[in-house]
Formats: sequence, C-alpha cells, structure tokens
Amino acid sequence: MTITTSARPQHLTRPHGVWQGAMKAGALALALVGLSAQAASDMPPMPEITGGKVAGNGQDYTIRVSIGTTKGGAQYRGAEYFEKIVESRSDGHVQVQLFDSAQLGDDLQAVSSLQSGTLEMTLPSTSPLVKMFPEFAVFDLPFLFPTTDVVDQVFDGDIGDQLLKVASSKGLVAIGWSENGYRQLTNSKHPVSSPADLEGLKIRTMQNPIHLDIWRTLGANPTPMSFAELFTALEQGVVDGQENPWITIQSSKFNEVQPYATETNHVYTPFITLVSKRYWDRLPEGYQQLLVDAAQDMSRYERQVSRTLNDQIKQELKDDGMQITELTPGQVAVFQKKLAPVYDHWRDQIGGQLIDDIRELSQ
Ligand code: EAX
Repeated sequence: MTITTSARPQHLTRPHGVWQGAMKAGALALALVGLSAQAASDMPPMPEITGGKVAGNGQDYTIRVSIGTTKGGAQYRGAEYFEKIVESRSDGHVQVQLFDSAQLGDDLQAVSSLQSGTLEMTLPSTSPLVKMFPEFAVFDLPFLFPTTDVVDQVFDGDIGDQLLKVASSKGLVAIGWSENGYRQLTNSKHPVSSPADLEGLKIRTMQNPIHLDIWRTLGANPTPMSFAELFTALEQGVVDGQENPWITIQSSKFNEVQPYATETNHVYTPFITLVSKRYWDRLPEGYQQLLVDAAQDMSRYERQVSRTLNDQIKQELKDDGMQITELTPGQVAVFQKKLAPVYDHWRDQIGGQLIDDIRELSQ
C-alpha cells in the first residue's frame, strides 16, 4: 500500500505572496512534470521478484517505513521495490506503507520511534547515529571511499556485516545497506574551488561531530541541523550552504535557493535499513527472513538507481541553471591535504583497524 496523501515536503506547502505563489505553482507543476517524465524514461526498471511465497502464521502485519528524502529520489524508489517484494512474497499478509520527506520525523526521531516501538522501519543516513554507534563514523571520514567498487566491497562483505551486527542492538535490528551517495557542496554566495573560498560561509552539516570538524578545518562556519529543517534554513539565509548528493539536492529542490555547487565528493554516506526490535520479535521467523531478503534486493537495486541517476541529475541541475564547479585532481588534493588532521582527531575513537581495512580495499 502506498500512502499518497500529505506526501509533500514541508517546504512545498509553505505560504507565499499571491504573485510569487502563482509563479511558484507554475514552476512546481513544470518541475513535477519533468520529474515524472525523467522517472519514466531513465529510472532503471525494477527487477523481477525472485523467491517464492513465504508462509507466515495466518496473521496480517503492517510495516510503516519512514524515509527522510522525497519521492523523487533513489531511496524512495528502492523502498517501493521493498514494498513490492514483501507484499507479493507474503501474499499480502505483510503490508508496507511508505512515508517520505521525514513526515514521521527526521532521521534521529524515526530511530527513536523504532526503539519505543511506535514505528516499524526506517532508513536513515548513518551520520546522525554516531553517538549510538561510534564505528559508523568511519562513513564520515573525508575521501575514505574512492570508488563505488570499494563501497560495494564494504557493504557486501565482512565489514558491512559487522557493522549491521553493531547496529543490531539498542532496540534495533539492522538488515541492510543502501546509498545516499557522494556528497557535494552547494551555496548561495559564490563559486567555491578551494578551501580559501569557504571562509566565513555558514554551512549546514548533519548532526555529526566529524562533519563539523571537516567544515571547521576547511575554514567554513558549520552548524548542525536536521535534514527536515534544511530547505527553510537555506531559503531564509539562516545558512549559506549545505552538502548532499546530487539526487538529494534535486529531489529536495535545494537548487532553487542555492545557485552554486562544487563537485567535492568529500564524503560517501550510506543509508542503513533498521527495523524496530519490538516489532521484529512479534514477526514469525519466515517473515523476518523475508524482510532480510527484501532488504538485500532493495540494497542492490537502490544502488543501481542511485548511480544511474547521479550523473544524469548533475547534468539536469546544470541545465536548470546551477553553476557547478568541477574540481581538477590538483584542486581535490588541496582539500584532501587540508583535511588530513581530521583523521588524526578521530582515528582512535573510530578504530584504526577499521579504517585500515577499508583503505586496503582501495589498493
Ligand atoms: O535523509 O541529513 C542529510 O543531509 C541526509 O542526506 C539525510 O539523511 C537524507
């Protein structure tokens, strides 16, 4: 089952002046037409469902799934595939309801709802969760994941499994990875091609100490904030800039209020699939395994969608007038060198071995 009501990001329902409202409504209609046309033509098709029907215990279940991003992103598309698999393979006995755009709370609120048993599933970025799971900070280190090949080796190998185990505690069951992606900087002030250009820029970061450290070290003026508050903060100039993958920048319409972007690829952010332990313990074993299998299928498909859309959407953002600065390898090296001390600050807290193991995959 898909919930279609009240699915708009908050910032699309904010009040406007009459004239501005009319202009915006027109632009919004065009944007939505563009979005669905693009989704129809370029979105990788959902794979066929594999695996047979799963027997339960005769009872019906509902899983409410909360995500922070909007319907236009890869995450939602992946969640739709999850929904299809679970509903079909349970023969309709497990119904999945999707809630996008942080309608049920931002990443941290949704995780806390899982713990208290008032929500069944959520797919947050790992970064806001580092207080609960310090090892997750490995995903916040700058330039640690040079390619998606390294990412896949982590997700699909021992390191990914270990980290799912770590997160299967504190009232949560972690059943899979998908991707938010490589993060890019946007701002409302001027083009940025070196750390010097960041001086004084107010940058919103996720609620994560390493991200704060990164932007402070680069010379910017970072401030942590939940994703749900971000569009309004950018629009009202509370912050000058933010950083997120191209897909999230477009699907959240940040480009409407951020004319400048820099392709920094400075951090790779995963989404982790979390289920409420209280809910999990009520499910028959067959359905528990079904959720794990569906999360794995979603993981592979969502990564495919995300990677297909990434370059395409960067081009669309350019076509829509965003000024995107692509850094030369030399310019990237300046950022990397400047950020080297971040590793010294965090290495011991995160676990040096974990960092070395990931580095080894890049050799
Ligand atoms: O759901 O907060 C952010 O910038 C993240 O990209 C968010 O988790 C997306």
